[in-house]
Amino acid sequence: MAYGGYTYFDAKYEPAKDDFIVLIWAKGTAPIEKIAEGIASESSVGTWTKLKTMNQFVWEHLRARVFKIHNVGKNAGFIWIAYPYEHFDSKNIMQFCASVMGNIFGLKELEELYVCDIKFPLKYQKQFPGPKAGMEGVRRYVGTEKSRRPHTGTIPKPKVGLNPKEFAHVAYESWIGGLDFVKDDENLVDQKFCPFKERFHEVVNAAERVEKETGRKVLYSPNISDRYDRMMDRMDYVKAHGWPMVMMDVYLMGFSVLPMALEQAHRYNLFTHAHRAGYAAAHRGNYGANFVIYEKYYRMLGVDQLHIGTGVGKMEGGPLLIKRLHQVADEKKGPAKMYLGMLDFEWAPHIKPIFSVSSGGMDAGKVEASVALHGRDVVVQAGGGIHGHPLGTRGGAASMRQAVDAVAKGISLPAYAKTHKELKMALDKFGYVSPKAVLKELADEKKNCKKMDAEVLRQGRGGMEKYS
Ligand code: CAP
Ligand code: MG
Repeated sequence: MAYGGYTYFDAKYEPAKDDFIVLIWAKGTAPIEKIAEGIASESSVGTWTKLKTMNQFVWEHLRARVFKIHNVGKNAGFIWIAYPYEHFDSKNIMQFCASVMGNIFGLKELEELYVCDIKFPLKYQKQFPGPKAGMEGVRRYVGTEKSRRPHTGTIPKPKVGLNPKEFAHVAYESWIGGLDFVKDDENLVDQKFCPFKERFHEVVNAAERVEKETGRKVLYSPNISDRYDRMMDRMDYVKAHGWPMVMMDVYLMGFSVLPMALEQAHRYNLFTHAHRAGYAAAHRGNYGANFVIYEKYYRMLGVDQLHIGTGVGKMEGGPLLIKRLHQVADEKKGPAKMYLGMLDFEWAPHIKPIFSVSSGGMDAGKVEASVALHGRDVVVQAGGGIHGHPLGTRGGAASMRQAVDAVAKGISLPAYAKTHKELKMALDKFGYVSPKAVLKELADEKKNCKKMDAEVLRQGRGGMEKYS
């Protein structure tokens, strides 16, 4: 079946080692074979009609090749497409996205289009720096490289509105209560009631006081997200005052600003905390792109900490999906998982692991379940779950830290709460989420993954719903 006069389907094609592989779910008003042709054409060298200007070089070396289609009914299915390395201006992420995740979303035959995953060849990964500090760098700073306990963090709440002194007081109370990390909220940058520089100084002073009083190293990530020039000014400012960390809303910044901002952070030896606000507009539903694709870019470009969901909190993301995002964040390779719409992955050896952040509706009572899912290499972070604690911020922070200490010692939260008042109060108020359900889901996945693959291949993208 052709589209625009050419046929891109080639069942015999075996992807080359430097090819990019893209897995897509599509559904529309034409047979899936035709839809696949349209997608391959529009995302590579073709258009709606045959071209007098087409030549052998373009066709042989630059076209996309659909090498597999799996029908789910007549007009829907999964499509695997390979793109040759030479197709791309490989230093330019926007050019890549304009091909692979660009015009195709507008093709009128399409009712659903979801870019499930992209496999980036090692050759492509080699040009990216990866994290400078990564998870291990942050651990070394805080002093947990041996204990390997989860880190704990918070976001002062209300999200916006506290003035610099109030904000810094909340930060102080959080650290004194036992947390490692305080961050600005995604929508707090430089509002009139809490100017960036004033807040920064107040919080850094509070951090220094905490370090003197406790002997512990604590972190704060001021949110510098803005127009590029203002971000750079803020980064200069943070660096000039000897502070080691910044935060960015990486998804909203986009791929034009992000690589430069991260390069500067690397030059300045600043840790970067990456918030992903906005990603879910693309990631959820049947029209868009899975967050795993962005996550891969963020790790290649070199953030140190990245929000990837909790699996048990207020935001989307079932345990199996979050587990996979965690693997992509800090493991070297992993197998394809059709039930999550994910291809196998392999990281170039120089790309360091990043610290996964489990956040969104967290509280002490969910720590055991979330750590059962993530493992101990995780930053468990809570806003409401700390500042909504009956004893306020200090008690809330203590409850989180006690929960983390309990899981690090392998003691269940209800048992630990018997001798830890703040944890007990958190469990009484927020409840206790046992890790049993998560552990069962992980064990079932191991046993049933072939069956789960088959089920999704039968049902299509809808079959993935229960994991997402
Ligand atoms: C959490 C949070 C984070 C979310 C983002 C919020 O606050 O500060 O931004 O974790 O979601 O504003 O919701 P709570 P994700 O602890 O009070 O829920 O981590 O999934 O990207
Ligand atoms: Mg937030």
